[in-house]
Amino acid sequence: MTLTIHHLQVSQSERLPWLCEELDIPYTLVLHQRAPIFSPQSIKDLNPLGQAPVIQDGSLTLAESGACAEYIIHIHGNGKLALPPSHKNYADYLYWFHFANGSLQPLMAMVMMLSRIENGGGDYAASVLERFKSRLAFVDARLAKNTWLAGDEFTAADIMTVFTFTTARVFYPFDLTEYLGILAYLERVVQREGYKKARAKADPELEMMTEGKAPRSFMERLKAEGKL
Ligand SMILES: N[C@@H](CCC(=O)N[C@@H](CS)C(=O)NCC(=O)O)C(=O)O
Repeated sequence: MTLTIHHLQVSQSERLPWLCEELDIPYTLVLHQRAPIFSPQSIKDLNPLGQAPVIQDGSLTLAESGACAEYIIHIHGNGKLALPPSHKNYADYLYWFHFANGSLQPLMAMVMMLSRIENGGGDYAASVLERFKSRLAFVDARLAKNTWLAGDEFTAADIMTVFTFTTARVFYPFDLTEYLGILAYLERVVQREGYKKARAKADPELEMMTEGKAPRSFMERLKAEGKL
């Protein structure tokens, strides 16, 4: 069975090639370019919601990065990078694995959408932004005291979370300068061989985004490339 990962470039599907590199398992990576902002037809043909990632494994086609990550870990990775129920940090692992797509990324998406409303979204937008900042401080405090999100061991919870602090910032360029725990964590992440290999294959043109300063926005990048 050959595992195929469909990666929409500059997106949260970057999690899956990273996971496979960390697990050191074979996979075929199919790159899809945004058209120019949303998914191209090639992704829509694979998934009724038209979103990435999508994986294929024999007759199976599966979307949702969290579901894909769990599938890859348990079907191809012998459970590596997930903590088992017998592990003392099992609950931490579950919490941080689900926090990424359950709380952090949706809140960032909401802040991003509200920031694009012409009048700035008013009081509601301001309160959502405050809530997002409090989430950043929450993760920062966790990382100031722990090497990885689930504790001492690097796990899939880290693979699920890093996107929000790196690549996602091109869609909503926010500053991380005051979050020293997160910045030190990102330095640890980019030293990982698995991360370097995955980035080189999946998004070779994208910088690592370990700086606190907000990166150049995706729209500016498209304009500079004459695609918008
Ligand atoms: N919760 C889903 C979110 C999927 C998602 O939003 N994918 C984005 C990439 S960051 C996408 O496909 N965007 C293109 C589009 O919506 O057209 C997951 O984790 O897989």
